[in-house]
Amino acid sequence: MTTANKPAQRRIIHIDMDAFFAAVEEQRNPLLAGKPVVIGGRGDPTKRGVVSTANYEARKYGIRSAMPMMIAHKLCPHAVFLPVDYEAYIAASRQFKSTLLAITPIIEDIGIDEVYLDVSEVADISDIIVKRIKSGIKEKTGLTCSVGIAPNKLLAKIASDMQKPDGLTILIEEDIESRLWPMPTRKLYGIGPKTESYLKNIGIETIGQLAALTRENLLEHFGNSYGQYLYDSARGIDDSPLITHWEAKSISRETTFQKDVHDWQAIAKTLANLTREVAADMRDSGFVAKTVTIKIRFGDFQTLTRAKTMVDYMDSEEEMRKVAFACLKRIDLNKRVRLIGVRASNLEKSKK
Ligand code: TTP
Ligand code: MG
Repeated sequence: MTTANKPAQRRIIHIDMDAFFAAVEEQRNPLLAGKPVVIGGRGDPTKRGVVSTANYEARKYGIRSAMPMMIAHKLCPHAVFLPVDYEAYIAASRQFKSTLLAITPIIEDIGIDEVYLDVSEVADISDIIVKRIKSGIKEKTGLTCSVGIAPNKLLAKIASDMQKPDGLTILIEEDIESRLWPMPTRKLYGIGPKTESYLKNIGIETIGQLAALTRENLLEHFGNSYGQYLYDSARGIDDSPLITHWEAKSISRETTFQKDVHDWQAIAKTLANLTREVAADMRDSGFVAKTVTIKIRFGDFQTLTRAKTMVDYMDSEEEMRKVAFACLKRIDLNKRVRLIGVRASNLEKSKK
């Protein structure tokens, strides 16, 4: 048997959300549908500041991340320009990531809109897993993502970028020569603008050309560690494991009011809604919790938290709401409230 000692192929998924900040804005404001949307700075294209992202409609005009807002405005004066609202994007980020626990707990959180999953041990075929991922995210957040599947992280990340938006790309070892090698070297994780221009100067533009260099040559030019990394990467080799520090330490939701509020009814209603959403997230991902924490941020940004830990695990919305309101009672609501948050922690996998 020639394959006896060959290690089992890993199956790694990289997920990257489509036009993330812009998509979150479109989701909460249906009037933006079909319009070019640019997110950046304070949302004023006549002021300094750069584009964080633009939706696909705005990209047709050549607008890109990191471009000055003023240039974006020249390229497409009728685009809708919006300020960056990190709180909203972080909330959406948590939300989409929480749906992935239904697929596997082996998740590496690498950025606001991207994660790796290791689905080597998941029995379903790749197409089915991806359908579950996409529909779970869509249902929970209304957003779309692009997915790459490959035997390692390096190739999975390249794959997720190959078809956007709402794409799925599978790369296998046999694709390396035909699909990886024609790409510019910059596509390899770890090759930044500096290395890219150094390589260009010595006539290396594609990953294939990089792969044609000898190992000795690379070690000599780039040192042992980075040289070896480039040698392996150009061949699609990457044994690095997932770093799974994210594993559901807590499940939370928060919301920022359009206008700061001081009406107790409005605060109570929001707290109850957030608690319902956290309880639903817990149910969906199969967790029970012992601790509920609430967070209140006032208009002047003073932020208070109150937590309560129970002896037994909670899994019902009603129990969690009682605890959340017990926490709210311990806060003096003497100023207008800007933001409310609810977090469940001390989690345990539900036995049900
Ligand atoms: P990306 O995933 O690079 O971009 P994107 O999600 O907007 O679009 P794509 O469909 O091509 O994936 O980055 C994720 C978010 O990070 C993006 O929505 C805004 C933010 N960002 C910046 O603020 N500045 C930047 O220069 C980039 C590249 C991203
Ligand atoms: Mg993205």
